Amino acid sequence: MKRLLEYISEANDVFVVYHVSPDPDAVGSAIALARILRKLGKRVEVFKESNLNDQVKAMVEFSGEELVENPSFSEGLLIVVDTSSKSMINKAIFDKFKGKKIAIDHHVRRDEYSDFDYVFVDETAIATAIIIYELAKDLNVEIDPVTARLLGIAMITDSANFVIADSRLFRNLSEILEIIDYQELLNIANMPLNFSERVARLKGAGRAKLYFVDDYIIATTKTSAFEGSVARALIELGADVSFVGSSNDHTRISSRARQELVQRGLNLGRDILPKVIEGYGGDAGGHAGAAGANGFDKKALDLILQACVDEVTAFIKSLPK
Ligand SMILES: [Mn+2]
Repeated sequence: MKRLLEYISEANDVFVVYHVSPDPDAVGSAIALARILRKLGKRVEVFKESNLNDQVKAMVEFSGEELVENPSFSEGLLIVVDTSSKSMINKAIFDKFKGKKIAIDHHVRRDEYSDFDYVFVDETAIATAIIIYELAKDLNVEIDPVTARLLGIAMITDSANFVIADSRLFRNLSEILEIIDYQELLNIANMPLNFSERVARLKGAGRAKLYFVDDYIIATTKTSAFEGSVARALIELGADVSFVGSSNDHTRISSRARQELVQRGLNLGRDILPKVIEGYGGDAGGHAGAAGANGFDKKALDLILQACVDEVTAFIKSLPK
């Protein structure tokens, strides 16, 4: 945290970037960080990612943030938030920027750190928003209601509505609730899914293949969009582990696992996904119970999905009875 504060205090111009298909934690943390750093007198701009879902759009809207496709400066400090690997950020933006580059994140990282001048990772933080909120306190910046709302929504959604939670999350959130009403967080955190996302979930579930291993259920399916959402839906429907593949212009697998298996040692982001894409290019990362792989060879999708099932099967078989 000390080095992070040094990088921040040295910079006058800051460009904040986050991963493609951003979730509320990515965008909420990015805009909140921008608002916090502006209170220290810095010029801060936030990247405009093209694909924003309704929830994220609503966050951008109430914050009044004018996202930019290109920063008006090319030096200074680039901060990448909530992003586990360089392959998940807009490459042109990253390469074009001439200044220092740092990351603030809470994912298990699979990257070479050499692309960054400094990487601050706290894997124990349930959301990047928790790191940003604690950073604001270290910087003695007062949190305004808009910033509180951005961070609060991010904390709720990244905890999957408190399914994955700890005392630090609740402590930070309870401080946020001194600033903003809970209802103001809920009406965006629990926004109904849009039509195409619901269709993707239902079709994905309809096409799912199920594998029964001891008392566990592994589900795989394919979709053309909303992989993460479909993977979560399969868990909500009763699968213990889910793998959802898509191969549009960009190949991707999103996976989720129930907490019980995670507590027994299953780690999708560290052990399963990086292993199954070996030899097919791309890269993988994420958390123990929620992870993704990107950019691997399109033709290998079916093979990789099968390898995911085989790996989890082997893991389950290795558990003490
Ligand atoms: Mn996050």
